[in-house]
Amino acid sequence: MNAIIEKINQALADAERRAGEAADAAAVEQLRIDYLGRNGLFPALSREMGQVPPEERRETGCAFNAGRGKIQELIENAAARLKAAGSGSGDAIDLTLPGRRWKAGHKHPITMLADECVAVFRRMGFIVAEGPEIEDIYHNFDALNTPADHPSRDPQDTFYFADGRILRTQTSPVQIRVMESHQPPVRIVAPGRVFRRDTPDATHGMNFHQIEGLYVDRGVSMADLKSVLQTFATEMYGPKVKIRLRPHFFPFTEPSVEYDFSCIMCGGKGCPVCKHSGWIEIAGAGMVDPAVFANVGYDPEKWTGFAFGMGIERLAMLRYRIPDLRLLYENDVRFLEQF
Ligand code: 2U9
Repeated sequence: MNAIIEKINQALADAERRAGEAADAAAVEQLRIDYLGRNGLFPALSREMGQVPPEERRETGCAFNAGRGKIQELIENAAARLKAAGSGSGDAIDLTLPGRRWKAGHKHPITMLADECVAVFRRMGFIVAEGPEIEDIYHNFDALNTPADHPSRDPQDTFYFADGRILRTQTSPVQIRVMESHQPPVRIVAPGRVFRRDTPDATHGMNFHQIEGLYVDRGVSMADLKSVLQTFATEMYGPKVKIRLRPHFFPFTEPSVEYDFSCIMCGGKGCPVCKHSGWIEIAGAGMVDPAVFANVGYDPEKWTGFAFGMGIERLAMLRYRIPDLRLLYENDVRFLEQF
């Protein structure tokens, strides 16, 4: 074996090791330069071939060609291996690029608003109470002192099941059930879905969400109601929001009021949202009617209480400036992503 064949064998052993170890495209390119490049080993050996004695030329030439072919193959295989692993020269992953952000879902705006309301009332000492969405007429209407001929009971307005039960039209039956099973003091809020047989439009749906509150103790007065409602307004919409109570009528409260916020959009100056009145109607409220206390076995001489109720969709529409309630239920991700 002459010196050239020895160099070829040595080069093959080295190149095989280096090809196996090559971790990037630059290492593979260096391999090519060292062995096959213009100043590399094989062109140099080719120039030495002239000095090989004639009787060894054939063997040396064969070893040269086989060696050069093998090294070419090692280089190609190493490049292919790197490419398959994703770090080949052209398509190398750039590890310095920022990662792709996963799109995490989030709560529905109605849930966000309901949670926010609950948090405000919890800070004032209320706890959350829940109850069934399918109710009986007693808990939804009778116990709440709603007259037998009240229009809200009409099948035009309320969803009736064949067995006489209904989809609750308000969350008030939750408070009735709590009072039936607990003695005062009671301080609860009842958030939840309610159902009314309305023709859907921009401000009405067939179901919506309410949060109602009930506070029963000795000596509870209208002043307590007013302070809770004012605190709620301030916590939800900031210190500048004023409240106003207007006399009203509900079967379950006496006296009853409707409760307005000074307009959140214009600060009370008048704008299209408040129909230029400076006030926005938010809720109904009042002192619990003694007849309701009698229905749950509370002594009206001993206990007084206030109750209030409001629509969460309305609060969400004001908070997020949503012009049409139906947007909240279409589940169009382009809409929901904004919150
Ligand atoms: C009990 C006693 C009284 C809850 C009340 C209102 C007034 C009221 C409406 C506001 C907008 C419903 O979502 S809305 O359409 N609610 O005006 N709700 S007082 O009164 C109760 C509840 C439970 C035992």
